[in-house]
Amino acid sequence: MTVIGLGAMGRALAEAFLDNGHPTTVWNRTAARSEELAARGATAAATVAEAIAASPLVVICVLDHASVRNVLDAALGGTDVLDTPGASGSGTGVLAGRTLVNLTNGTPAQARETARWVAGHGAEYLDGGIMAVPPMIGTSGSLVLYSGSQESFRAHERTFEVLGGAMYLGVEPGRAALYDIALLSAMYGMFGGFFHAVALAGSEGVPATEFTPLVVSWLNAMATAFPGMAEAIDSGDHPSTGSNLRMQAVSFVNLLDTSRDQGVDTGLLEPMGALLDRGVAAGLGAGDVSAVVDLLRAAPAGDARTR
Ligand code: FVH
Repeated sequence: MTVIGLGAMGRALAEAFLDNGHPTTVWNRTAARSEELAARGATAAATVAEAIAASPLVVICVLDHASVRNVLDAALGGTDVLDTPGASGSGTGVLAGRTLVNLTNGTPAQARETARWVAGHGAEYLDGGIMAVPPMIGTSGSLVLYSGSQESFRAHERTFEVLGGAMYLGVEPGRAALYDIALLSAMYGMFGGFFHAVALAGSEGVPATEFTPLVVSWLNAMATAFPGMAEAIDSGDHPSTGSNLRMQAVSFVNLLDTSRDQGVDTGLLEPMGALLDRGVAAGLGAGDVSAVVDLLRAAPAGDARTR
């Protein structure tokens, strides 16, 4: 197989394939990054076209969508857009008959665009979302989401499993990116809550290390409410389970007031407070807080509150 892109994540992917006995060809824009892997048994390709030609299964994991297009255009168009002199190939047709697996973070629309482009070059396409950080690759804690060509996923499923769990989400190429971005949204919401909490506790000298175990157990306890909320969200029926939205909107004001009193920036919390208030104003106050999801869905595209 071939791995294109040897940043922190691409290196971890290539190492996992090598460690599991898969002959692996690697390529990176900055060629020096291939050397360490070559010393571990990888074949370092001189050009990206050569790297693609080396294997039926090609994994690309670079910074972003623009980098993917930069690399593929260079490989297939023979253009000179790569920064490394001589790195571009004249490989028109080199992708044909291969499977390209794009594990670069991107939007669903970008995944669909790349899928169309790859199909136009006669190749199969899988888009993926890596739900792991580099040291987790190859461990049981790692999960990679895939969508796109079902045939390719089934053909290479065992190979993908060397990276960790492999979950196939269907033929719609943007689906893995949608799940990836949605899960990252949950993660950043959690990070924001954690950062605000330790800033607040720290405003009276409580060390983050002392306070953090309480945050971890509190968030774990609260996460047990998610499946019940999910049922309410899917059904559209949000009966209160004892902590109705109106009560939460009132007590949320204390979060903002305490933050101001303690000299902690309220920027992370204000949008949540505003959303709770909108929920009450929309007549949802007697029900569960999960009802505010309907307000998020109703936000017009490009609404500043959703950006
Ligand atoms: N690392 C992580 O924790 C996360 C975990 C979840 C998945 N993400 C996504 O994985 C993609 C790669 O991330 P990374 O951590 O490997 O990123 P870097 O270490 O910064 O390496 C970037 C690689 O991209 C190459 N590159 C950048 N720009 C271009 C370009 N215009 N043309 C060709 N290649 C480009 C860069 O090459 P070089 O700088 O070494 O020459 C690296 O190989 C990413 O989508 C994460 O969101 C990681």
